[in-house]
Amino acid sequence: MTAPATSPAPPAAAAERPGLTKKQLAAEHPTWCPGCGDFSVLALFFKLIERRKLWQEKIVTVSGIGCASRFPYFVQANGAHYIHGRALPFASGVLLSRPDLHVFVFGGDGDLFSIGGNHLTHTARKNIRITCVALDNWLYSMTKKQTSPTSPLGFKSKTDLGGAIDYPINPARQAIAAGATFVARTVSSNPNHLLQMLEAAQDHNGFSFIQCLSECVEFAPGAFDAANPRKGGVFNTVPADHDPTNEAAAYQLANEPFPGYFGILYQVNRPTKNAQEAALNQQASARFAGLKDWQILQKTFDRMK
Ligand SMILES: Cc1ncc(C[n+]2csc(CCOP(=O)(O)OP(=O)(O)O)c2C)c(N)n1
Ligand code: SF4
Repeated sequence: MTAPATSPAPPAAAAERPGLTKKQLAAEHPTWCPGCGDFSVLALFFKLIERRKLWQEKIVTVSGIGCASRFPYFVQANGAHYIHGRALPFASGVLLSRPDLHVFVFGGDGDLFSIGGNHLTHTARKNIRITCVALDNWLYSMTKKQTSPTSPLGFKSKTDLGGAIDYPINPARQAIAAGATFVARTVSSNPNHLLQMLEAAQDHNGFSFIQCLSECVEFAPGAFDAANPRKGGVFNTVPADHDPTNEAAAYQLANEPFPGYFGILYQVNRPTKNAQEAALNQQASARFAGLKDWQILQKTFDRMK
């Protein structure tokens, strides 16, 4: 066969594949209440994906149950709306079996710190490469205003008519104590800052946790005004001389009373579980190279005798 006079055009290199647009990423029309802070987080997540040129088949969003946890419905990509509080173990399984994916978990303060509190602790200490964004509105909103673990003392709700009496959890402080290797705080009313935090979290090789204050306009309107300069509040960023590798300093900053400090409070490098597991798997594969499955099993049984 003779060669064609002109060679066909080479296949488009992966780098030439255009990035996704917001239009391509947006799934159903979000069913949050108009003005809900969660809209802003979704919009900035789309921006992150556009900027980073991530493609649908490489993105996974996972959530539990709650208003915030509707997130995966609104993203045209792989996603799972999983059991209340169990988004992180599900997401861990996804990432550990497919380390090439970008796995994001979005959940409410109730989902991540009440019913899912233990899972957050263990995913953080295992340092699995997942980005977890807590959309913290200080209450359970989907079930129409109950006290949540982050409700401040005195917060009036249907479960604390006279005001919350239980000492609240500070999500950023809790994530540092649990062993998260990246902990940041932001607010949905500051889009530039929120995008910066999403980008930094996605760049982090390990478990990245963002506490994002996100206003529930239905049940706690104005809750975060004190952190919004447009509403007369102050938005204090982490001081320039803060060393994010200093755990005690990070803890202290995280501990400042609301509105506190916004930015990267803590960031260190520690081996990820995904990297360590991959190394173990490689070692095991090398030990059994060339053997059939039944021979590997036989060897294992022989060792147990
Ligand atoms: C096992 C289980 N327990 C309780 C519920 C009821 N429930 C649904 S959402 C929710 C809390 C949601 O609060 P949060 O995670 O803060 O999210 P928000 O709705 O405020 O965004 C609860 C208790 C449930 N769906 N499943
Ligand atoms: S109830 Fe609150 S958190 Fe839920 S969608 Fe409405 S404003 Fe958002």
